[in-house]
Amino acid sequence: MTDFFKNIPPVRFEGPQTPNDFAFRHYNPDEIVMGKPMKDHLRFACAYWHSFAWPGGDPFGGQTFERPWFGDTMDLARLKADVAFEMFQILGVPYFCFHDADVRPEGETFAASLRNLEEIVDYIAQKMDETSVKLLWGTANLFSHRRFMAGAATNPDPEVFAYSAATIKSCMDATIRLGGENYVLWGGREGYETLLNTDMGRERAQAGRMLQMVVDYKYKTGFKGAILIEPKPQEPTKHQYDYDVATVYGFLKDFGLEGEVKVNVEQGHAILAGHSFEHELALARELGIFGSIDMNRNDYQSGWDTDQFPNNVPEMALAYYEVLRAGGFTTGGTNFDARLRRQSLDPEDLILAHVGGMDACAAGLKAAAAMLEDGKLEAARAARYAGWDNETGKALMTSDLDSIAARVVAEDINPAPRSGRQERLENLVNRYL
Ligand code: XLS
Ligand code: NI
Ligand code: NI
Repeated sequence: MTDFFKNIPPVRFEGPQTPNDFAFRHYNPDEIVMGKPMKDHLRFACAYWHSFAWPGGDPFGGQTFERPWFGDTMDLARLKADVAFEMFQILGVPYFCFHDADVRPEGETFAASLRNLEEIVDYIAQKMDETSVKLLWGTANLFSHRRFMAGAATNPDPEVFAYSAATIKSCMDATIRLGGENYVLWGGREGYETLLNTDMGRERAQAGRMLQMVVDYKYKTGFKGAILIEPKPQEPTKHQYDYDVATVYGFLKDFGLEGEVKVNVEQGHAILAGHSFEHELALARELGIFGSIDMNRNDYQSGWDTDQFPNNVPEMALAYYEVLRAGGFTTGGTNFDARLRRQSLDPEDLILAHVGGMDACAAGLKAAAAMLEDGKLEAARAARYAGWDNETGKALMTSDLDSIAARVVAEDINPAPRSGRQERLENLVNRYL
């Protein structure tokens, strides 16, 4: 045991009335919701990078956090892992997620970095055995080091493409070694700062080739997890190629990978793309590429990826409603890709941030389940489209313009507009919250 979280006992469910800040009010892991325990619906994961690797900087100032594990040695990397697993256990989260750069110091050469990664992965494997905490997904950090400043797969320099391919292989190997349930590719710096120096066609082809190699390696290694792309419209680059779910789907179709790769949808990224989170989730479901979620919000005024812990239950209810309509998570889960505000210096801030996020998700899930079980929303939706289920409606989908036009004239069709009943449905939804 380290003494970082000293005096903070494991957080337990105590119900909505408890005065204890270090307790769950809604997240009751074993409570059955729609036939299965809440913990199996939500599949919470902590993000190693924000909680343990991020120093608290912003564009105007540097490090605010002082953590005993900050530094570039393997001893400190092990201390970081010790503290991380202590937090996972205090919270009772079943999963975590990581990038290579979060867990190991960078070496002088690629081979040295790889040795560091392999060594720490062995150490993490032991911790996973001791605690039963599992890996939701692994990924590669192909954006922090200056070598990636012009992108990874989409870099104009083929040597960076090669370095990135080798890095991805090492991170897929680490994910497989740790029994990860998914492998994530967030675009990092795959995009451009200015079109003036960018060959978009080439960069797109390079990204497609890299993704094909990732899928090939999945089959070569027998990795059973899902490969997920995480869409984001901008930041760090002015324009990110994996803009949103629809753009990613077009890209996957183009390279014939729509049956191989799904999406990890992040709440804040959806908002940056000008969508709602539920829009992105619903579209992913309809396209058959829904995989997992990053449940972190942005500040609605500041307009950038502030990665805050979720706290808006009504929004989360609508999000989990779409997750439940998708049949729930299979390999995916709810990852808190969220960081503290840079003034939240104390160890207890880390715990309380997650407690609040987990509780808000649980409350959202319960509301979503009630909406779905009650069936009123789905009944209203079905009634709105009912005309498409009768014979004339169905026939339209296999008809042609000539015959449809002839019928409209012959039967003197003159459709009467009907209310969309939006306010009525909004009132209905509020009753579950
Ligand atoms: C950045 C992304 C990143 C991915 C993992 O905005 O959300 O944190 O989730 O690389
Ligand atoms: Ni993000
Ligand atoms: Ni993310």
